[in-house]
Amino acid sequence: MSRALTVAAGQLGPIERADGRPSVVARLIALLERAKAAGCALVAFPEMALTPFFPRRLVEDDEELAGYFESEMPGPETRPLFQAAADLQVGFALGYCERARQNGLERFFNSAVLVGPDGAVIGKYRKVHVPGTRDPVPGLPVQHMEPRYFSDGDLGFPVWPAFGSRIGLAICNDRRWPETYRLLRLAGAELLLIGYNTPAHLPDAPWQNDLRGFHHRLPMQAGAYQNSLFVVAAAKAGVEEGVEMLAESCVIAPSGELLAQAEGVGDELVVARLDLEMAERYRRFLDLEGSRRSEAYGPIAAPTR
Ligand code: ING
Repeated sequence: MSRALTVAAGQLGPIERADGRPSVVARLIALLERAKAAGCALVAFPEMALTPFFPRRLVEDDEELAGYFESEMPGPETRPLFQAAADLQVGFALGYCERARQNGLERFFNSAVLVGPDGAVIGKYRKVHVPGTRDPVPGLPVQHMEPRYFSDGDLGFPVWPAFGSRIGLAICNDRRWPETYRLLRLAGAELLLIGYNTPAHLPDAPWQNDLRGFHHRLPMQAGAYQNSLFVVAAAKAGVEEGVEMLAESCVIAPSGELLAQAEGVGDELVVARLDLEMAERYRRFLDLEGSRRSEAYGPIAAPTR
């Protein structure tokens, strides 16, 4: 038996501060149209796909900061993207900065929505692993201050039945940690869509510069194999606000193999035809729900230092 699903990573080139929502939304719609022509049912867009990755700097102007956040999804400026999805019958996942109201308090999350081929929101995920520091690290030319701007996600790792599969979302740094894949798989996921903004170089760890692409793929290929998942990973790429970003969007099979990879560093569709039954075959072969949760582990020890 085979269950075919053609998907794509919708890689984006840089988004500059002066680019308004309408120009970004037009780029996203152009990718959806190309996805339709390529026979895709679903496109994964990057983390923070509507704005520059501003947490690399201090945003001291409240109005500028407010301009990066969405208080509804879709909102007036993003609605054309949702309409295009419905017209084309192509779904998508979209990363964005969420402004939420909880018990009368404003909260801010690094979020993503999954949208069906009818243009309706299926579900929302809020980034769990929010990396970096609250305050600038002295001497660092490029900062990473996500905790300054975002709370940790409070929705866990939800999984939705959609597109003839079971789909989960993760955002950038989430892809480096085994719990992401494990929790999603135990909740039934077989397809994981990940958006990211990853600097191509680390100013504080230049000894890792040659390994950036490897350290991007290694946990995703391992996570895919160990949990029998397909992974679609979509970059914000190119030089954004003077910072070079890792491109290398890709699609990975439950075998751990790379099925497709981006060639450039701009807006690009990375298409792969998945046989979802492969996730089922590997799941059964690896006996994921059985031998991988052994009582023979014994009690989990307290950390030794
Ligand atoms: N980006 C980074 C990533 O994991 C990060 C996080 C922080 C990388 C600090 C390097 C240094 O690729 C996001 N957006 O999570």
